[in-house]
Amino acid sequence: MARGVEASVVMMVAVWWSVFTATQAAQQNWTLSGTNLTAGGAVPGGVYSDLMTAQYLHDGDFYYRFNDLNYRLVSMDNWTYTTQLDVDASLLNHTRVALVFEGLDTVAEVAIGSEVVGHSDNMFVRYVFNVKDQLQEGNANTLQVKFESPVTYAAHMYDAQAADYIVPPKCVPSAYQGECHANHIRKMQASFSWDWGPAFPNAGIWKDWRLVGWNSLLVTDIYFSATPSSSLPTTPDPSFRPGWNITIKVWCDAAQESGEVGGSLTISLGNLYSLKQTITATVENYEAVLVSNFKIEEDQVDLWWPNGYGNQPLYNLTALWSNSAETETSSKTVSVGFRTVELNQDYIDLDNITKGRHYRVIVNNVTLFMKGSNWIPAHILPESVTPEYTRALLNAAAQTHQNCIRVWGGGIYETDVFYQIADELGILIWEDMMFACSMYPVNEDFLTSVEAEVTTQVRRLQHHPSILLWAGNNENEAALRGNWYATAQNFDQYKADYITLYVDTIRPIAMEIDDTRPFVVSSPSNGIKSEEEGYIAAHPYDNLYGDVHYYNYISDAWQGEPFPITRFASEYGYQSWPSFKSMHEVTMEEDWSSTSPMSYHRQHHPVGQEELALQVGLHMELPPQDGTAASYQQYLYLTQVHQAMAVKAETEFYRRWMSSVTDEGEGYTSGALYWQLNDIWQGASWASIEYGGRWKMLHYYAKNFFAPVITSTYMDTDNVKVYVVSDEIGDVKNAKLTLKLHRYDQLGAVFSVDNTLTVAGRTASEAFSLNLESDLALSTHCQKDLIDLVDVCFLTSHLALSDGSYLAPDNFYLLGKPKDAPLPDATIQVTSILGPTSSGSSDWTFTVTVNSDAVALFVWLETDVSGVFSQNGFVMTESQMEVLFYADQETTTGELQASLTVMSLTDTLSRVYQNQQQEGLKDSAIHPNDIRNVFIL
Ligand code: BMA
Repeated sequence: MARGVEASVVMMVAVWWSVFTATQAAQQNWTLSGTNLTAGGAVPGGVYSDLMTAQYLHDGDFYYRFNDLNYRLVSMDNWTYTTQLDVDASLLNHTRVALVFEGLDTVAEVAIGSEVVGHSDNMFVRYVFNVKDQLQEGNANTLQVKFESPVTYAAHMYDAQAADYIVPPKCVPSAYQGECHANHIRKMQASFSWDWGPAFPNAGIWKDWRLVGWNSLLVTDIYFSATPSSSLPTTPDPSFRPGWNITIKVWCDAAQESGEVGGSLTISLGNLYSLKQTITATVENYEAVLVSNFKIEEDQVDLWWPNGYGNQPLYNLTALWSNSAETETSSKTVSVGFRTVELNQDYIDLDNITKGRHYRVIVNNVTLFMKGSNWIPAHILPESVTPEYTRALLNAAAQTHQNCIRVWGGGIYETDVFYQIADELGILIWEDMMFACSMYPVNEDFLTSVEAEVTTQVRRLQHHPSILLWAGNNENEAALRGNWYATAQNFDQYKADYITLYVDTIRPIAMEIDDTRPFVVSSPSNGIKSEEEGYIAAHPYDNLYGDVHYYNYISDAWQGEPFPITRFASEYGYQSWPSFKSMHEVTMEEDWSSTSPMSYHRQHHPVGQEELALQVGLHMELPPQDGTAASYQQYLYLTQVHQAMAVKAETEFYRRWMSSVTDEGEGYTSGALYWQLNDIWQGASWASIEYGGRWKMLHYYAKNFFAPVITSTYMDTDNVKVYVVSDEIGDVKNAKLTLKLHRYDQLGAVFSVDNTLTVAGRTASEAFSLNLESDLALSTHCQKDLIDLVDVCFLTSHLALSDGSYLAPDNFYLLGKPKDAPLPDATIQVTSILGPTSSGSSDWTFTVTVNSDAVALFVWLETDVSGVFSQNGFVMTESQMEVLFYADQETTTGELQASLTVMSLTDTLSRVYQNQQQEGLKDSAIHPNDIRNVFIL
């Protein structure tokens, strides 16, 4: 250890910029020109944003109504970004002078003056173009980046490929309102449209760029591997702090094409380690990799844990290169964490291997249930996503106990800041490679481009402790086996192509660069079993192996448990619409109906509106869409209720299967990642958070169903089963579980049973099995007219510690369907708002008291003030509830009260709704959701 070196390291970092001459994006003026118009260009940025800024695209909000269609011509044009480079003589004196583009979207020719210096064809590749010979001293250097229309390029590539054989799909379904052939261009696949998002195929210099000159090496990326020197305990023990064997690799751009270059490498890791080593680097094809191995002694380092299991200590790792003469340095700092990850696929029963294999995540030698969701791009234009918005979304995931997010393969390899925030929050990232729901070409150019893409991305992201695994693609194994795109007739060709791309091209590169985490060929897949079956398994959705994506829009999701007992549910979900507040921003009055052309336009899932109506109608009464904002808002609300209830049921189902297994081997479910966390725009989707950050009812429900300990009730014919599921490491003794029976027509409970139990850590166990009649006496407690007993009553469950404090959030289970229940006409009022006070969640925390004169289902609070409630969409069984509101910024009770509304399922019942219409409560304008006013008594 050479701690003394640290001081000089700091100084050397500080002089970095004085050594190189660099032209930074922020200082540079760019012009954007298309066939017919010219505008200012923002770099990093994109054409759509520039045209918005220049007011060429001026139809209200970017996502307003049919703008996706109206603005489509932009993507059909070719666009050129132009700037003048002012070049200093000293820059040209360097051995190598290059333009470095961290990202070009997508197909472009880069020229200085009339000389072409490079080409790009992949949004995910970092390009380094030599320009020394093309630049002149002074400002007479015109740099042009000429983008070809991504839509026409993809069509040409498709045609060229089709001359041999078609690589499908030929196009997205018409309901997507999108563009065809995204699979023929290495660009965000969803930018051509998806079943939750619009088509805005962008173009532009979407990441940083710079002009740089250097003589030796330029540090680009850092690899970090830490292996504990003794095995970690299977039960976390903070006092166990092993030593670590560390390997660092520093990838560098070299000034020379090949040969050797001498200098030194200084590695410093927090205050744990710092050493300067003399190094002779071997350069090949303008690249060098510097390697350093060292040990960290015991008791120096705290483990990095996923959210919910401990802290996320991060250590700064700096690699600093200096040439031999110490006249040139280059450095990079990343933050790293100490943890191990494993995707365990052991047989679940060595005596009977037909029962299949586990698919479980082991972090720091501890098996953890993965709770989380799937991430899609936060905006169709990457330049529109701020670090603050990214943080807000990931925070919302962490606040709802999520410890794993899958970055889905149809979007982008996310920004550095995304993974940095995930590192800080302890959210493990299941990282797909960006290939989704398609077959892909495997011609030489395409593969060469993919090689560069995987190299760029795995090198860039490898050091993040949050990244759990790499997955080759989204659903392409299942698509091929399932003949989604009519590939069956030429199956062997597509299978061979599949293996060429994912197994022979992507996997070896990813694994060569990153040997620290698993690589799975597809997501979902049967894992090892898929590989044994030649990568295209006979049944890719086999419950006994790997992960499963499961969607079912026909069955009753609230009851009846139509879900697969999978090892790992990496996608499942149900649609809903965003709130009226969100829809209002991009619609006009004539759009406010579930059957309006606008609603169909924004429902990209084929037959989605009908499926949604069916699903909502299974349990609730669909309001007639009579053109009023009130009935439209009720429809939006009901879709959110349906989604929240369905995903709650499905997630609880997966959690209940965490520690048991059927005789056939189904069970040991070890992950539940619902589809999808965030939205790309305001439209029908599976998201739990609306575009802009507003929580849907599902997100509030996720806070409960992902809690570390939950109770979960379901019906098994005439028996009610109550499970207690714990993700806690240890057991909790003397917990008291209470199950209460309630009637819809009276507040309070009519019957209850309780049980004192030990809640076993990392276990799901049945705590009650109660017969509806003999144990809960439904015919005694739930008689009303000729109504079915199960429609008169419902259940709530409560789990408390011996001191009375909550161990699990209160839960509820509806025995029947609300549409068949004698729901009372609850009048719900907010009776007081107190605050603000400071809480762990917000400096402006308000206590909102809600009163009801009757039982109310799915009580829903809304406000224009930015922030979240402590709970929402809840069931009221008592006359009063206190809910906290955590504002994002300074606000007052007055401001909160001014826009606070409350409604419940009662408000959507036709008898209530019609009464409101007769009483003249018909709302029309901006705020139709004042269905229940807020009274401050
Ligand atoms: C899965 C995903 C996405 C899609 C979602 C909902 O297939 O991988 O492609 O958006 O289902 O249909």
